[in-house]
Amino acid sequence: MKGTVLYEVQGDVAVLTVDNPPVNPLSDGVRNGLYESLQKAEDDETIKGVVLTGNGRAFIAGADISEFGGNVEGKSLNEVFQKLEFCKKPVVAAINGIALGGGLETALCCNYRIIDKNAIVGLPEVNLGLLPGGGGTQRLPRLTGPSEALKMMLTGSHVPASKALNMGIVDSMSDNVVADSIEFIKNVAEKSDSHPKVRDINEKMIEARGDDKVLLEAQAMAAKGRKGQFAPGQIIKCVESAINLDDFDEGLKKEGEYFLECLMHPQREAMIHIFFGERAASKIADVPKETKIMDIKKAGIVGSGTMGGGIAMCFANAGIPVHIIDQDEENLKRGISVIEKNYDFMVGRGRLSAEQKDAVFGLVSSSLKYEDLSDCDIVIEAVYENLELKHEIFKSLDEHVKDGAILASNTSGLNIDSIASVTNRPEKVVGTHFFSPANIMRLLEVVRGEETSDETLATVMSVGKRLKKAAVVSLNAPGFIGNRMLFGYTAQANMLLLEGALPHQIDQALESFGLNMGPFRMMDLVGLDLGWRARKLSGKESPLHAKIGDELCEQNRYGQKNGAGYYNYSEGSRAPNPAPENESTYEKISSDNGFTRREISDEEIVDRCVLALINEGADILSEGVAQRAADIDVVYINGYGFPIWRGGPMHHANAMGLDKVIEKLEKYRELTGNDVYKPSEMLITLAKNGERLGEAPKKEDRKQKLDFEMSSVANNF
Ligand code: 3H9
Repeated sequence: MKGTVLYEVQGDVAVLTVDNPPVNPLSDGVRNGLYESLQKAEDDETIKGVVLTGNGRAFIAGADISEFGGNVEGKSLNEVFQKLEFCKKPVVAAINGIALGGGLETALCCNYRIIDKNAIVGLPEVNLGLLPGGGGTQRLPRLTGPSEALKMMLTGSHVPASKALNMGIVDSMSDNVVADSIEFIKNVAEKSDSHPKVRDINEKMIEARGDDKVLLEAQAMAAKGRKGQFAPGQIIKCVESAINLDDFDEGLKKEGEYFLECLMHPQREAMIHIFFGERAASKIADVPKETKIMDIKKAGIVGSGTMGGGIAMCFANAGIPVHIIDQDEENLKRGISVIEKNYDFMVGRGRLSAEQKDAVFGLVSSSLKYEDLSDCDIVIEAVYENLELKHEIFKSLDEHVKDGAILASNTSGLNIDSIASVTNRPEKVVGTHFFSPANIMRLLEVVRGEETSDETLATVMSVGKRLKKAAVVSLNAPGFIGNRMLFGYTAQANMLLLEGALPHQIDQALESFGLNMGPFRMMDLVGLDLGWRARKLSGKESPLHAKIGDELCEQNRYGQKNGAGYYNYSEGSRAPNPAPENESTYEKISSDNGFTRREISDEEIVDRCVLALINEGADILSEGVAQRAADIDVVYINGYGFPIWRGGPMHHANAMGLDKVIEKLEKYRELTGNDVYKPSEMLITLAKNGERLGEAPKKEDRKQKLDFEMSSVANNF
């Protein structure tokens, strides 16, 4: 059994400490331990009250997520919660640290709650495709009112101690939570035999009855922020029951039914796959766990453009001082003022106080000289994609930045080994591919060069965690993980356009599937001219899939930047409007290239684009460019808007069944004659053995890496 509960008597108080490192989830051993400890305290006549707390940095981080979908042993959570709520001795939750999900629900079953001033609470089950199934949907609204409770449950946000106190979730805040809780429970036990239970507090429920406004607002919030997800609607139904049912236990019963529906829903498995996938991504198979991690006290950035500024904000937000250099004074001034404006915007939105802004912006310094980066522990180059320029910069960095510091390039596709080769410290050179806007997007591809040392890699992964990024390791290979997949996907979207579908139909089909943004809206946003210019420069003929985009560029239609691309845009707006004037171009280019335009179903659109992702992903895995299928999913969800509730393209393939994936690939290969749909050998082997996409093969069994030129993504569209 996993985890335990320590039982200690202090005077006439029993102190129960949940012990299940590192974050004390309610695993079977903890549930049994809690039940038995409560019984022991009840049976001991000398005990007047109980304090419940957690060991280490957490109170309780929730139910044990690894148990969902499997056989659960020991006492059920409901049995434990019933025992706690009806304990014959008064119980106070001494919330010493993280109290999330079932952890907060545990505290809500106690008579009293005292919180450490640095602790946090929250009900983040929605992020796992679940709802708070331990009474949270019934108890939290009784304390905070339904509107605040719904906001907390639908966003899954972490609420700091002082706010939890203001919201009425806890009774008081403390600097010394366990000692204060012992003192407190002794006093109340002496004074009274009757102690409050959250289940009996009904005022806010009665007040909300007959008014649908709160529920309608919650539905609007879920539709906007959690499009396509199943759990939010279930959460709203639970709160509706809390409001409308007189009997608390009836509400609990409803919650149990709605919880079970979430538990059985495929979205739950998909979202939990990503929870563990993000954590697994930080573990690198051939880098020992005990590898030394360098102390990163100061960061440097080369380039004050959009990327450089965004990356600098990530460091400052994590409390790490950051120095930016640029070769041009005007650029630097502009870059720094953009950073300040971003922080001012956050202050305006109430996301940051004026003092917090001063503190965080105060961590950003700037100058024009490489010498000023000399004391940085890591420097990230963030200039435009040009290998010669990067060579120059890395030579200067190697000369001026202290020995042993990490030198990273924020390239989206250039060869890290080539960049490392101009330095005297190739083992300290690594790729850090941030996504734009870097201060918002969670994905960080960490590119491992041939000579990148274990220490460098482990340190950059730990920096990624400090910056709150979803960091994934990629080998140094063309397009790394994400852009290589994106290439195959957009190429297929373009082929569908050539064969007869229209941009808005393709976008709508993929957005209905769950993508944040369809491929043509995305290409208009990035700019069609980037690839077109690169192709012109190289003197090569446009590949088939790029012919329409290149012709639009010839007609001065570059995308959002000049108000016309696949769509038309009104001045100052990013909303796409249909562009019927493009249709004659589509028809001409289709016919010039031997295509008879045809009706294409939404099913074919989704299948072909998603299968292109899956097949390329399987190749990426079989070459060992990604360590595991889940890493590819983490990349595609956090960097490319793939719906989290489908678990990423690789999980989607596993859920569909690899046999089925191969059958569909063969079907579209026959229909289009396109080798993009030739099933990856890895898919064939796995399907034959009844296995799923999982770990990359061992080094010696890997497929040879594709031998094509490293290039920036700009050349791909
Ligand atoms: C729930 O409670 C349902 C109930 O309402 C009702 C049921 C009937 N279980 O993230 P970290 C592991 S649903 C199992 O790197 P941090 C994690 O995998 C649950 N394991 O640390 C990792 O393992 P490893 C609602 C868990 O400091 C290690 O702990 N609760 C759990 O960056 C360290 O984690 C949540 O959704 C768990 N509940 O962040 C909270 N939590 O070292 C989920 C963590 O082998 N957890 N682990 O890779 C979190 O959000 C973060 O882990 C937390 C710490 C903020 C707690």
